[in-house]
This record gives sequence, structure tokens and C-alpha cells, in this order.
Amino acid sequence: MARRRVPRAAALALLLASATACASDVPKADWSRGLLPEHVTTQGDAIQSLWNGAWIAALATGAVVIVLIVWACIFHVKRRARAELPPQVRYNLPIEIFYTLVPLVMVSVFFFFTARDSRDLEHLSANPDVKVKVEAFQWSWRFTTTTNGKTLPQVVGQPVSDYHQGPQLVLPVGKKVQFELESPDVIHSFWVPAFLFKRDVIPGIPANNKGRYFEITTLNKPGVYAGRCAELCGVDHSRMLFSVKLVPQAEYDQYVSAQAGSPQ
Ligand SMILES: [Cu+2]
Repeated sequence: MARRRVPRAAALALLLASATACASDVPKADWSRGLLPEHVTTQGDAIQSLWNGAWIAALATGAVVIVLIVWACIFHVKRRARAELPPQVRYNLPIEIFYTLVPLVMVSVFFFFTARDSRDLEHLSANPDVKVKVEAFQWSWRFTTTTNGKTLPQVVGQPVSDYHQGPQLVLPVGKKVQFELESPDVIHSFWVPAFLFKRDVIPGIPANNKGRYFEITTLNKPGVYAGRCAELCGVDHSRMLFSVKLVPQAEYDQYVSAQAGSPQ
């Protein structure tokens, strides 16, 4: 018995160590955010509150159900001494109306908040401050940024094992950024955990299809954030890493003028 425990403990330790190693390249999740990573967009505020609300509603429902089950188990056991069944409730109209209406109300509340937030998350503004065309290919990314009418030289990456070595997308804080997603080969998925948002990059979607686009407004949280492909897309899928660097506006202006001066 004791002999078995040792390898199990070792395996568990290894699992924990590898789990933390994997988690080190994404913002740390903590309980106060319901285990979501810290977000860097205003859209993330809406996603975080939808997440919190859904968990609170689900846990409250779960608590009521578990209390009822435990209560029924304790107080409605068929005792040996009196073998008769407890009162059988059938065709009880008030109860049937109750358990039809309550789930309908619950689903409607979930639906309302989800539909409202999805509409906001899908919103595209007419004049975003920065436009980024994201091309996902086997197995890296090409970013083409347009801001103030200037198109910057493309940032092209290659498969890497650390997101710091991957292509870097530089963005200003406090600005509206619109992404356009395109794939020349297979389905990929553009995922920056700190956006609390991910969207599949599907080849062949026409340019006028809204599914190609999404928009964020960056919060004032300068830093470097990990990004990755989140759709298994071939042998080097796991090395399809990149980073997003959020910088203050002055630093972004410098970056843009330095880039605009360099050859295309
Ligand atoms: Cu991919």
C-alpha cells in the first residue's frame, strides 16, 4: 500500500509542476475573478460579470437542489417498521406549473444577459483607432496594422516554443482596436486569454461577413500578454504562439513612426 502511494504522490507532484509551467504564460487566474485571468479590455468587464452572474445563479440552483435531495433522503426513507410508502404526489397542478415555470424563468434570465452581452461584444464601430488584419497560417501569424491611415510593415512569425519569441502585436492603451481574421489554409483560433475572448479563424469567409471581425477597447494596463492558436491545426499547432504588447499612447506613436520609416 505504502509502496503504491509514493509513485502516485510523485505523479501528482509532476502534474502540478507541469500544470503551473503551462499556466505561467497566461495571466494568473484567481478566485476573486472566478478563476478567469485578469482582463485588459472593456469587453472583458462584461464577460467577467456574465461569468460571475452565471456561476452565482448555477451555485444557488445547485444548493437548493442538493438541500432538497438530502432532505428527501433523510426524512422520506422507507422505514422497516412502517413499510407503507410516503404520500405519492401525482397530477398535482400547482407543483407541475411550478416546475415548468421556474426553469423557464431561469433559462430566460440566462438568455437575456447572454444575448445582451453578445450583442455588445459583436459591436463594430465605424472608425476604430487601430485596425489589425490577422492572418493565421500553419503555423504562425501575420499581423498587418493600420492606424491613422498608415499601414505598418507586416509582423510575421514562425513556430516557437515561447510566446516571447513569437510575433508581437503592439497596441495602444485605451483605444478601439478592430481585428479582421483570415486563414489561407485550415481552421485556427485567435486567442489572447487576457481578452477573455477567442474567435475561430475559418478559411473562405467572405470579407463582408461579420464573423471575420471583432473589436476590443483596451484598458490602461500596459504589459505583454500571451496569445496562441486554440484550434488543433496540425503538427506545430502548439508552437503557434504570439504576444500582444499594450503600450501608452506616446510610446505607440514612437513605435508607429519608427515602423513607418522602415522598409515595407
Ligand atoms: Cu492554428
